Amino acid sequence: MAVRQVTAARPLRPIDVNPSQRTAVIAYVALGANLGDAAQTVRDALTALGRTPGIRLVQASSLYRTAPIDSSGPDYINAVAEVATTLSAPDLLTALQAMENGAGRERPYRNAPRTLDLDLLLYGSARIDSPALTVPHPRMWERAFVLMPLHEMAPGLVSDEMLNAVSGQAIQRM
Ligand code: A4P
Ligand code: MG
Repeated sequence: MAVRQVTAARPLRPIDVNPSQRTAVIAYVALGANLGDAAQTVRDALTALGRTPGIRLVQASSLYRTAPIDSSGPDYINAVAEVATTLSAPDLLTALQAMENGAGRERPYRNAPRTLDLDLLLYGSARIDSPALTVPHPRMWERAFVLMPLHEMAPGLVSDEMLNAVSGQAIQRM
């Protein structure tokens, strides 16, 4: 049987990918708060994350009480969430920042105490270095408040050596 060759009459347009059809990527988000009812804020943020279009909450770590690192104010409450997302990494960051703003986040100076901080730690195996977004998060490997909750959920991502390197930082699982 003759095979009919189909030739495009004009150049094909790039496919406009609908975010809901994009393959989901596993990403890890760090949550931190040390103003107001920080534990409740972090719990609410976990719920809100899972309700955000394009984000599914796969699992959440325990909450941890941690001493401020390079920061001030009361102890922090920290946690890490594993999400499956069809959002691009920049769109995920925008969604996280909208949630921070919704929680009344103010930025008077760098590392100021905060009602809610949501950092994108990992986005699949992506390496991103743009002015607005660096992934993996550049300071995540120095911080017990990130590595311990991340290890709780995804032990394969955090080695014993990494945990030993931050063992001097005060952190308590709640
Ligand atoms: N940005 C670049 N890459 C990322 C990323 N992967 N995730 C940009 C999130 N944001 C990223 O962030 C400042 C800018 O970083 C944003 O405009 C974004 O485009 P921010 O949230 O406004 O400010 P920040 O949180 O003070 O900065 P940053 O760099 O996230 O601070 P750190 O280094 O994460 O430190 N101690 C305890 N115990 N627990 C804490 O949670 N957190 C900090 C924040 C310090 N000490 C702490 C804790
Ligand atoms: Mg932040």
